[in-house]
Amino acid sequence: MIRSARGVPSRVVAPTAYTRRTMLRGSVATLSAALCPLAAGQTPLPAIPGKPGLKVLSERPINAETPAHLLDDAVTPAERMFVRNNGIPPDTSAIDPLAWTVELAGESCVRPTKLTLRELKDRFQHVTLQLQVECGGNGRSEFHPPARGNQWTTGAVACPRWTGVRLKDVLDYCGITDEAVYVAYEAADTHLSGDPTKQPISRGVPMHKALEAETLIAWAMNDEPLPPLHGYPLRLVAGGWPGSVSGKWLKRVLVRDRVHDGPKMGGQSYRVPCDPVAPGATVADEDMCIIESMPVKSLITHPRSGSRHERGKPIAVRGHAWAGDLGVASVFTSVDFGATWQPTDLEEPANRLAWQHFSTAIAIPTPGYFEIWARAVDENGRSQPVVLPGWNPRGYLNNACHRVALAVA
Ligand SMILES: Nc1nc2c(c(=O)[nH]1)N[C@H]1C(S)=C(S)[C@@H](COP(=O)(O)O)O[C@H]1N2
Ligand SMILES: [Mo]
Repeated sequence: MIRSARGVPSRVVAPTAYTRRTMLRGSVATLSAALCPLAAGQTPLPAIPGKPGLKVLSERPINAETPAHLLDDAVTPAERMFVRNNGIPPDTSAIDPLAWTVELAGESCVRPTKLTLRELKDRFQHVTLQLQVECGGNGRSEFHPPARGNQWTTGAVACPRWTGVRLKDVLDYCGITDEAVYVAYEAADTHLSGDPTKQPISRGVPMHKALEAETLIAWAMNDEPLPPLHGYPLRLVAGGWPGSVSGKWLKRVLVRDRVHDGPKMGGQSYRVPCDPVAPGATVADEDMCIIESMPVKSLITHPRSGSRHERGKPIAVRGHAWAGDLGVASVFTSVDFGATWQPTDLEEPANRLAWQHFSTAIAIPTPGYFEIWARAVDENGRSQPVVLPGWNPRGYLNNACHRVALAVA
């Protein structure tokens, strides 16, 4: 588990007071704009073809997040999955997917070899699982002082159904020595600098995560070949850990005899202070620890923030909750800024490491501005915090409660 900073009280974000004031001035549009990090008047970047409604955060590399109300599906469709790239995606438009090769190598692989996608499909048992992928930086935009990087709000999370083979079965085939510590990926995307000797990212997981029954080498998402932006024709999926371990455009699987040392494994990338630090602190690389299982979190996907409702009339509230390697035990909602909390109906996950759906109905008897907050608790009794959790230099692991704003008339 990570040793992330949880004990340090950090500043509460301002939108509550701000949106209340905005409400007095008027429209639902300004209300929703008030909860949106894009300042009014800012021109949005052009949309990604096939991804209507996603908000593009950067074009080079291409990164885009999904507004909460577009994540309402139980199983995330491809067109609503966020896009996160550290480099330039490879051009796979002309490849023969079945001839795509993945190399098994590394100090602790007994029989280094290459397998084609056809061989992967022929030799190993096929597995289909719904697995949750969340970027480690999801929620970064709320940190103060701000952290550089993509300013994700809540939309760098998805839970599609993946089909492939177990990484474990493939590792058994290559054979792993007693010295094996980590399993890493190398991929076909290229570095932003254009330098062909540099990789944009090459990360990995410790053996116990690599050998889990749910860690997959996948070629399909929701029964279709992986979309180009999501790793076509082959990727890793390790649910519940930062998305950065789920390598897209998979070319090599390395069984390492040490903690993997590829690009974005060290320094400040995907790492948080081992001991809590004060907001704004400078932290030496050697005091940073690798993020592993992600913390408990939830997202309200209905109603949409900024929507208008009739007083006294029941409003259907629903969303998803997830908790890294753990299950979610309960989800509560509050309509009084956390003064009181009501339990919701929480479903079992489709399988381990899938997100879980919650639903409830609320009726607000009086007119005015309201917020719905959701708070999930994991199976170990650990809750989402209401305010920002421990500040860290790169703005990872913000699992504060999600809030949507409502106008009741
Ligand atoms: N080859 C490669 N794999 C990668 C990345 C990348 O830049 N290159 N980004 C990682 C990160 S940081 C995340 S959050 C997920 C995002 O997956 P998605 O773009 O399919 O949503 O892919 C991961 N796998
Ligand atoms: Mo990520």
